[in-house]
This record gives sequence, structure tokens and C-alpha cells, in this order.
Amino acid sequence: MSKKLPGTGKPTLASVAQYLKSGDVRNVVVMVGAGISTSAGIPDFRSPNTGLYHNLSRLKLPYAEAVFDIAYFRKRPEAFYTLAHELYPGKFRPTLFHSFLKVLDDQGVLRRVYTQNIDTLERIAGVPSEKIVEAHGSFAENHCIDCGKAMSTEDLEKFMAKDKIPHCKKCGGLVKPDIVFFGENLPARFFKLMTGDLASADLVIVAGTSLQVHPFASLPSQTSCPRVLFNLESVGDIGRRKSDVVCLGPCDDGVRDLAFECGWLPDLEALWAKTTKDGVTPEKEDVLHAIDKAAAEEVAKEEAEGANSATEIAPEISRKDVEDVVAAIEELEISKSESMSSKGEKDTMTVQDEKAKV
Ligand code: CNA
Repeated sequence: MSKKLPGTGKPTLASVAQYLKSGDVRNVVVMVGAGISTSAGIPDFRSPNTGLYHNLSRLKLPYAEAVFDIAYFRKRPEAFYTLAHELYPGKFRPTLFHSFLKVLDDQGVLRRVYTQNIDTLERIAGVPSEKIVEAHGSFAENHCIDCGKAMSTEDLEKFMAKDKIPHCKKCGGLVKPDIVFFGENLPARFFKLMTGDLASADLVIVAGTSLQVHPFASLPSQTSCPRVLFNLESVGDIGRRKSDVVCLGPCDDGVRDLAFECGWLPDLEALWAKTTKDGVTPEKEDVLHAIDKAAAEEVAKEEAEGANSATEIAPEISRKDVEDVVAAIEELEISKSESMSSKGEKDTMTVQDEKAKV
């Protein structure tokens, strides 16, 4: 296929939508940074007045980036841990932009999301983990910086809850989450997937990043397909190619416009409405759909394996049957709890009887 936006004039979001809806686009690669999470309440690094670097004076750092410098961490780990408290996953709800990533996946066009963020909001928004490359690591795992021994997240959180710096149980070294600090290597997964993803990309979306941190910053210029930028300011070389589309402004607004052009806005808004800081809340209907889907998949699997006994029964299972079974279980639960509570009363009575006897 030709990796070109339709039309002859200056491309717009409408041309991007037409391209996305053409049926030819299968490999959208998205590259994001801190700006996609600012509307969730997480400050970015470099935005004037609101960025973390602007607000780090209370940490009395010799220079702003020192908070992510491994040599400085050895001397003053409390600077990083002060920041870690603020950014720690589990406190923030995904933004509309994060839900847009999930919509791209639902539409079958998302190849990969490369994120510099450590807030894990892509996962919380429901994007499957195999579609995410956390280029600067995450809080998911923690290791001693001296002997490499792992520390569980539960143990690390216990230290953090007491405002203590975690030390290794084996060698006493400092423990830090597997977030990539300046001077450290990016995860192997980044390099493993990057070449194939960039070569196959039909469309690249860049959002919420100042494109200042390398090697991530060079990714958009290594592609030859159409690129779209959703950012408050111009960054990198995006806008210099005729096929680039630059949307300056809040990225949530940008993807709302794109979703509208694609006819996906109701899906996007419905999905975002279901997000919480703990994930996407399934509704009763979704659970029933999942049960139907699982039953259908089971049938297909067993049919493929030629398991006659199961295939004779399974196609008969309908949503109505599932609802009947759920109702029957609920009835059973009620009668069980009634019989237990009357048994409980009996037990209590007995105790009282015994007491009365004394
Ligand atoms: P950055 O250098 O702070 O740049 C952020 C960019 O996003 C800037 O160009 C802003 O103009 C733009 N921006 C801010 N808000 C919006 C918005 N609502 N809509 C559109 N654009 C917006 O951050 P980068 O990600 O480029 O820098 C890389 C660092 C930041 C990575 O190593 C991250 O680990 C680190 N970081 C991550 C988080 C997080 O996980 N949420 C927060 C802060 C910093």
C-alpha cells in the first residue's frame, strides 16, 4: 500500500481520519511523553511554571536532571524518592488521550505505543502490555543498584509508606525501581521492537513530548510514513515534511477531534467514562459479553479439536442460560446465607443457654 494521506493539498486531521478508515492502515505507532498525563494531574518535566523541574527547588538539587542521575542517587536517594511519592502509580486516572490508545487497539490498527512515561497509565487505560514499550522503564520491578537482587513491589511500598529509603536485604545497597536514569541503558525490549515497528509503521502519532531525551527523541525522524503531532508546542522536525499534520494544543482535544472525524467519538467517550485509577470498570453487560465470548471461543476450540461431546452441548448455551444460572446461584446464595444466619442464631442461643445455665 502507499503510505500517503489522501488528497492533494495540505493534509489535515480529516485526511488522517480518511486514511485510518481506509482499511489499509494496520500499523499505527504512537510515541508519547509526560504531556499526555498532565490532564491526569501529573506534572511534566519542562512546561514553564507547572513542570516538575520548575518545582524541584524544594529538593535543592544541583541541577534539575540530578533527580534521575544514578551518581546523585547514590549520594542523595531521598531526592528521587520524594518525587517517586508524587508520581507513584495507582493515584491517577488515565486521560482521554490514554483511552484513545485503547480505541486504536480496539479498531485493530495499533501496532505499538512507545512511552517515556513511568506512570503506567497506558496499561491502566486497558492497552494490552504487549502493545506497550515502556522506554524509560517503570515502577513494576525494583532492584538493588549494587548486587542486582530484586525487591518486591510490596516491600518497596512498605519502605515508601514509612518515608524510608529501601535498602537491599542481601548486601545493604540502595534499591530503586527499574526506571531508566540518565546514563543507564534503555530496556532491551525497546531495541528489539524498534526497527521492525518503525519500518512497518503506516502512521506515526507523536504526543506530549518535548523530544529532548535520546535515543527516544530520534524515533519520529526515523520513519517515512505520515506523522501527526499533538502537542502544546512544535517539537523535533515534525512539520517539516509535507505529509506531517501538526495539531498544537492540549492533546486530549486533538484526539477528540480525530476520533470525531473517524466516527469513533462515542466509543472513546464511553471507554474513558469507564476508566478509574485502578483500571477500566467492566459493566454488567461487558461481563455477560465476556462470558458469551469465552463460551463461543471454547466451542470453537473444541470443534477444532473434534471433541464431539462438548460441541453437542456448548452451542446450546445462550445468554439467557447464563443469566438463568447466575439467578439460580444468587438464589442459592440467599438460601445458604439464610440457613447460615438461622444456624448462627442457634449457635448464639446455645452459648446464651450455656451462660444461662451457669
Ligand atoms: P517534557 O520534557 O516535560 O515535555 C512535555 C511536553 O508535553 C512539552 O513539549 C509540553 O509542551 C507538552 N505538553 C504538556 N502538557 C500537554 C498537553 N496537555 N497536551 C499536549 N502537550 C502537552 O516530557 P518528556 O516526556 O518529553 O520528557 C521525557 C521524560 C519525562 C521521561 O524520561 C519521563 O520519565 C519523564 N516524566 C514522566 C512523567 C510521567 O510518567 N507522567 C512525568 C514527568 C516526567
